[in-house]
Amino acid sequence: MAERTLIIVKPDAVQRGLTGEIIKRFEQRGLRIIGMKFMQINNELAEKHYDVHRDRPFFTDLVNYIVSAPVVVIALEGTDAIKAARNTIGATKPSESAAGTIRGDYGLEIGRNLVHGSDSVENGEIEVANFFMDDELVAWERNVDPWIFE
Ligand code: IDP
Ligand code: MG
Repeated sequence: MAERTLIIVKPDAVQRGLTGEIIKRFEQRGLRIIGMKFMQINNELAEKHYDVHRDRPFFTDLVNYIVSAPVVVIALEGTDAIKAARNTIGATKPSESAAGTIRGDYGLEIGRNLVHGSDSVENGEIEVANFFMDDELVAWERNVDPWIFE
């Protein structure tokens, strides 16, 4: 089933020059980019995005981290996009992420885990809408789509 997921290339990944490497992995997986922008997230948007974690002890650190420097936000579409993207990203704790995943290849600590990916179909829709206006999303088809989607 075609789904949408919001990916954030987090500040540590941008600072480390890993933006292209990370985008490449989602592109090569076959997921279709329908929106992308370089931005610095403000506190209001960060708190909205991470609202489910509001009561967790790491909430303040998490918000401070995500607003600390620019990020690249990407809306992706494709079959089982949520699960596929999360598998490409790897487990939340990089030290436990499988080799071959983004976090497993580039990360060590949970507070510097490089990438965000939506965790459910519902949250994918909500998060894409939080970060992109309708006219910032592009509906398009790739000539290669029949070789990726059955
Ligand atoms: P996810 O990014 O793999 O979906 P979540 O549980 O949704 O993981 O947590 C959101 C983000 O909060 C994580 O990516 C990580 O940056 C941070 N985080 C999660 N758990 C902890 C923790 O126990 N300590 C510090 N930061 C955490
Ligand atoms: Mg999450």
